[in-house]
Amino acid sequence: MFTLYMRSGSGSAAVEAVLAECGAAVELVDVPRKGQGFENYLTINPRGEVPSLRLPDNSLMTESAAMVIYLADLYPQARLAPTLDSPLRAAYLRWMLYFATAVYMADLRYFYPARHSVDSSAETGIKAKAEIDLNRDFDIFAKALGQGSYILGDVFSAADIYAAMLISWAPDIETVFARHSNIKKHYELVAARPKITPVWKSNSMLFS
Ligand SMILES: N[C@@H](CCC(=O)N[C@@H](CS)C(=O)NCC(=O)O)C(=O)O
Repeated sequence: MFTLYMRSGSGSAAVEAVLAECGAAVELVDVPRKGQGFENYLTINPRGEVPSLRLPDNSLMTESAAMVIYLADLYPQARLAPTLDSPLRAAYLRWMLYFATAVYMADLRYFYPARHSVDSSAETGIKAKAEIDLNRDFDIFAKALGQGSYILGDVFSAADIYAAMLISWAPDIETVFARHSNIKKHYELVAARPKITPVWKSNSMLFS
């Protein structure tokens, strides 16, 4: 049994979706934003961030992308990751890390600008630059996606789940969809997967 320390609409959504696709047994523990429950959570993840994942052997993981990569490899029957010797493996890892480092971090700068400077007068600029970065990063993703259904062309993978989560946090998702019809199609394909629809719903990630 896994335990996922989570919060609806946060970075735990992709991990929850991957666990669902893998058919893994999981207990979801909602992490409060403040109070004693949050103070207690700091003993699990000293950064106070969600998600954290407790593994069946009782060890603990942080970092959502690491969890997604680990789980996809642990459940090969779910076919969420190209094997180590697959020619698609490099691109799969590239896009996982692209979304985890470039896009996720720009989202955090956009939504929490105050945490990115000791100078409160810098907040407006940090937020504005984060939005520029996000738009550039979505453009790069759209170009790579091209006419393909998924990041790896015809092959669905956990990177598509992770990417869709990051797309769902776009400051203005309707504009992203209007600019990039292929990102909209990609988002809809991921959201329509029977194991993912309920997870996206409980994370308020279903649009239209
Ligand atoms: N690199 C971490 C980032 C996790 C993260 O920043 N999570 C956000 C929610 S999406 C969070 O917990 N922020 C602190 C807060 O909301 O107070 C990961 O990928 O797991």
